[in-house]
Amino acid sequence: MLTNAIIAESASEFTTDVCSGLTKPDQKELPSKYLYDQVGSRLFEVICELPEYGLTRADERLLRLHATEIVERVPGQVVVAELGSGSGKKTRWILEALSRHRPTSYYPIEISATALAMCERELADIDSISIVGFEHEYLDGLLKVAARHQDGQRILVLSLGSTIGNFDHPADVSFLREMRLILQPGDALLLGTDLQKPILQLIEAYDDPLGVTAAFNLNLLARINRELDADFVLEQFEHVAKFSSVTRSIEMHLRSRQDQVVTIHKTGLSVPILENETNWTESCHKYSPQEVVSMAEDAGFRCDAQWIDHEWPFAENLLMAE
Ligand code: AVJ
Repeated sequence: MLTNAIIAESASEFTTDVCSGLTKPDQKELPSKYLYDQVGSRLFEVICELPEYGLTRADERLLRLHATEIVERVPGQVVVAELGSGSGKKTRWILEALSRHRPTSYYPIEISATALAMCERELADIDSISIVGFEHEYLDGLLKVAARHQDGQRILVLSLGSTIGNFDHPADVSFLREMRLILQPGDALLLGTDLQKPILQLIEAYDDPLGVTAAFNLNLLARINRELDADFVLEQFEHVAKFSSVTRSIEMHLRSRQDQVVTIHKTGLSVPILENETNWTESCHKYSPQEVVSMAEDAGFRCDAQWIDHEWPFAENLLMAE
């Protein structure tokens, strides 16, 4: 087992994104990727254990049940690139199925150093895999993997946990298309997608009674305080989860409890925020199985197989680059 990390610095991008998001004229927004600092990544791990949040368990069930068939559908020498590895727990099923028959390289791609370290620790014991972590944005990391893989090896990209749902439509299709441009025919993408389900069930999953998701969301303001020397008072914001039937997405917001002015001391920016005004921090689109198939086709993939969990509607989609 070989562990390594390739790191990219992005502190200034965080500053720029926060400042431009907070000064948006209509809806203020903060990109969801910044939810995952050390604290946020650990809170997300707790969310995955909550009884109300069935997504991760459904994803894991499908991988556990179908890993053998999934890897049989991607024959030959395979290198695995995972976009957003998180803790790496679910990935174990795929890596074990692959490495049973062939030595396998595994490249987790993560902007969170904490998540990268967790995943490397979690998977270190699997024989005959080598792990090289990339602390990069997804597509930058995938470009790096594509550049170092050898002729005759296929790339199997893993995008589990319905990360794709964080992109609004049609940004999800563009993301798949950009990924397709980096891949070669014969490469594959295993894409996890959360499916439509009753709205009340979704609200509970994103606004759990313990308040873990609320803490996860509020931590973004705490992170801005820590890293950019801002003065958000967390008690003056409230976590809100709501479903938009227009976009069929669950959205997380942070609603201001009063009129206030927040200063980001690192940049000198002061932002007025009105009572009840919200900061939009994340959305997660809920797909229909057919929607995933057509989205894949629009992006230059063919859906080779789809596995659905019925306890918590969720689909694992194996897409082939054509
Ligand atoms: C990791 C983006 C799939 O949207 O369900 C969980 C993140 N946010 N609870 C999701 C999340 C609030 C999660 N994804």
